[in-house]
Amino acid sequence: MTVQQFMDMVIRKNPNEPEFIQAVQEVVESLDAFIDDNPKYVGVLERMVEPERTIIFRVPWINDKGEFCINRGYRIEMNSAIGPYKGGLRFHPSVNLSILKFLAFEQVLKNSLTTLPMGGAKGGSDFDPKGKSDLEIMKFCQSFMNELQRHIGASTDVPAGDIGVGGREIGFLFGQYKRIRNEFTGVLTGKSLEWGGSLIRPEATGYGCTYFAQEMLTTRHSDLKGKTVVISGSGNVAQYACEKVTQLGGKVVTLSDSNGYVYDKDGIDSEKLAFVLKLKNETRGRIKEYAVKYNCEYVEDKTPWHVKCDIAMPCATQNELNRDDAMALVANGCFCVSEGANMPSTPGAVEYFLERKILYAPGKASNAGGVATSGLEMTQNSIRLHWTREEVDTELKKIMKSIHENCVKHGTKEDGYVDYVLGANIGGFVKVAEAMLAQGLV
Ligand code: NDP
Ligand code: 2IT
Repeated sequence: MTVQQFMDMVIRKNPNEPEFIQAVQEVVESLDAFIDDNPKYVGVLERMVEPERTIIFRVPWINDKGEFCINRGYRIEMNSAIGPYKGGLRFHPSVNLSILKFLAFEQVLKNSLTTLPMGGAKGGSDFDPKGKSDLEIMKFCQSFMNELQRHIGASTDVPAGDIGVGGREIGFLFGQYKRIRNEFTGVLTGKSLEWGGSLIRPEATGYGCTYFAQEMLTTRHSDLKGKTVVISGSGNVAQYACEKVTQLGGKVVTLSDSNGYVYDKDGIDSEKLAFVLKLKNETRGRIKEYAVKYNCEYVEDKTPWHVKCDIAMPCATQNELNRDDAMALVANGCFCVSEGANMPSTPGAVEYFLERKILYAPGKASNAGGVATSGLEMTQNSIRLHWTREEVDTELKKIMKSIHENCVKHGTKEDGYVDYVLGANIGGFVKVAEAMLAQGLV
């Protein structure tokens, strides 16, 4: 089957799912020549693009005004060939089947890259947490778990956070699971330390994304010291990418949210970042308030990609960086892009980065530190022990290094350029494909 025939089949079977089709297309193009050279893998990809199980359910809850509200809940259990289903939950009004299937599909390859035994899944709801009281969030989470609990388990499917789902939500979800099932297990990751969480899990995606950037820079005898870094988003991933970049000597000059971005040419140091953490995780305000507080520029309704930088780290959402943005970045001297978000660059942007041969890491490689540390949380839960910050951080660094090596192994071109897209897709695919072949037609 040619790439075109394969994609025609995927489009026919999954109409109105543009994000899922986009994610599949990139992988199919990467794997085409590899599968030609390794015919035993023919047919595996057809199975991989069909979720093992798709669960869609009603989530009824009552808001603070006493009104009945109905949302839609989802869990896409994509692939369990190498371990229990694993992947985050997203609460955002844009959530639909297409977005969750793309995320679940990416998760399968990403989890394989981590070296840990985790299958791939994703879930969530079109529930919008913005402007909701803590009580409303709790009621929604409890109702969501009333249904989800029958599909998950510490050895079956282990959800975690994603956009709109952080420590607060994981707490409410865990509490309800425990209440219904009467078991204290590692059924969710991203838990608080006092009740089974792992040190470094909150930091892990942003830290890992920065470690990956560092690995890429090393291949060009460079590092983060003195580099200007543009980051989008101001949530979990952006916050800790900002912290680690700063610790390693870089200067972060932007953060954003869905309303606009702040440009702080003096750099977002640890004191200013502490303000962002409080603003975003406690008072739940807008990034614009940073510009007011620190008297810097705020640009409404725009993404930060036209700001001059050496390194860009998109850490907000999918398709937030298009070809024009990519051209502006490269024209301004950016030579390294490490994705904290999932699929933040459009296909046109990716194509441009590869054409210009800059250091470009797709999210499934560079943001894998989050789920990898979730895997470490699962291990600690299983052995009922806690590891120190240093132990977890050392393990995270090791994992990011090995993902980088895997990408270099499978993605190095004849001229020496490392195509990390190719490397991550082949590297992630091989282990899952081997497991699927060994387990028969399941
Ligand atoms: P958060 O909810 O903590 O933060 C999300 C940030 O992105 C906010 O600043 C939010 O702004 C912004 N954002 C969300 N949607 C949009 C949009 N449609 N347009 C513009 N800005 C938007 O989520 P995370 O930081 O956890 O996740 C960010 C990205 O990282 C996602 O792509 C996620 O899939 C990915 N990721 C997360 C991991 C994790 O461990 N948390 C692991 C690996 C990847 P606003 O507040 O205005 O909505
Ligand atoms: O996209 C991702 O890898 C995540 N949201 C983290 C998933 C997890 O299970 O920790």
